[in-house]
Amino acid sequence: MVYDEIERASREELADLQSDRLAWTVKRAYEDVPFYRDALDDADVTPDDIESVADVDRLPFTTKEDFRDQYPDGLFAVPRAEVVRVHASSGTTGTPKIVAYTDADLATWREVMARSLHAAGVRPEDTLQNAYGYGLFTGGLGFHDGGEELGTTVIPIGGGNTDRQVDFLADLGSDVLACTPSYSLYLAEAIEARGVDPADLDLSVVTIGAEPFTDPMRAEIEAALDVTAIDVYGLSEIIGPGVSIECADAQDGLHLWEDHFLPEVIDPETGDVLDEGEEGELVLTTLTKEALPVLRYRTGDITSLNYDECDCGRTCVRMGNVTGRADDLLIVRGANVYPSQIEAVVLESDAVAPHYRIDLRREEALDTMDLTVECHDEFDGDTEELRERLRDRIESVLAVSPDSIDLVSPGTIERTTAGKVKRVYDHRDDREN
Ligand code: DLL
Repeated sequence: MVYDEIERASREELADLQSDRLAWTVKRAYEDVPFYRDALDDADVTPDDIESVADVDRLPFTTKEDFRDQYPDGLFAVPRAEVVRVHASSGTTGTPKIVAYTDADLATWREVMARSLHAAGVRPEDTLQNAYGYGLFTGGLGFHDGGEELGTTVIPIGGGNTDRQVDFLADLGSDVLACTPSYSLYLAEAIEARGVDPADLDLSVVTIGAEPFTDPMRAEIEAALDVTAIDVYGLSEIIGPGVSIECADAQDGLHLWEDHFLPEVIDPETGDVLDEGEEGELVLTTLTKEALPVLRYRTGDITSLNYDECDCGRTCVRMGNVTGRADDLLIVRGANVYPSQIEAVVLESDAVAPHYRIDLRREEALDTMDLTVECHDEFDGDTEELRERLRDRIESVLAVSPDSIDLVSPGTIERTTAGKVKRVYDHRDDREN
């Protein structure tokens, strides 16, 4: 069952719709955003050149730097009187990216979020405990509005407030929890500490997003909360959460709402468009946004696309789980390391809890990598043997092994109770402490 018939439109029908909407978007961007007029002029493209969706690769890319350079509102395509809301995404460094919505944009967002929640198995009779942060972050209000649009009971508890979260899960019988993967683990610990058995709660689904996570991490969350964990993806620059989500039926890739967002995957080095199935950087073009049309936005997120029809009957493209971003890449003594590779290897072991941190330092021009990992509370084996096992596994997967592996007792590593988790601390260049 789909929320909106467009979810199972034929590929031809979708392409026609996308072509019309792309032409509309490019025309608006050209006429109403000086930044895009210049970029299109530089690329020698006029709106009339964009006749179909196949012409998208003629358009120039938009980057995070463009958002920052155009701070605060240089990318807005409507007068301020038509903007009814702004959000901001801070990122880790520098100037925030300000994003804007007209009334119609908010309606679109509500619709794609309602569709997303429905695909995740949420129904009007359910209660949605929304533990994403409210405010400038798009997570809180995105889930809030989508939940109301679908007709669920929304509990706008927001991030943190963990004792109250546990009370409400039990007392209000929340069926669905929306929060980051790291917070879902923290909540699971708080539930256990209160002596509550997750199996006694009504909770059956957690929609996790806003942070990368690996499959072993998802398995930890599902076991700890006795739920199905559904991956939900989105980003402020495009709309917020609601760009794509897994369906509860198949859980085989994230359905990307192509009537509103046009995806491509490119080689991050060359910018060339890659074929279906090839892994690269996700690029998104908005097709209906009024206040902030975005052409070929380089998300930095690594994924691939699959155009086969899903077992659930939806025809829109599916993207793979994003386990990291192109700029997560750590270069340690010349070797490439993605934190997600370390996460996946470490969490293979039952002796290890899903909490770890990676510290990078530079000592006399040489990089060092220290890994701190928490043991599971039931672990009572030989730590020296566990350390060696972890080291062997990491060595077999990565071209470099940690200089030290510190096994610490449960609860030692600081938990993230608000915002996005940070697991990598790069002390080289003294950029961070
Ligand atoms: O994180 C929007 C969101 C809120 C998505 C709630 C899902 C749930 P930003 O703060 O702008 O927006 O951050 C966007 O977060 O480019 C990815 O790098 C990362 N991200 C978002 N969802 C996922 C996910 C929100 N499911 C950035 N898996 C994106 C991996 C994700 N990374």
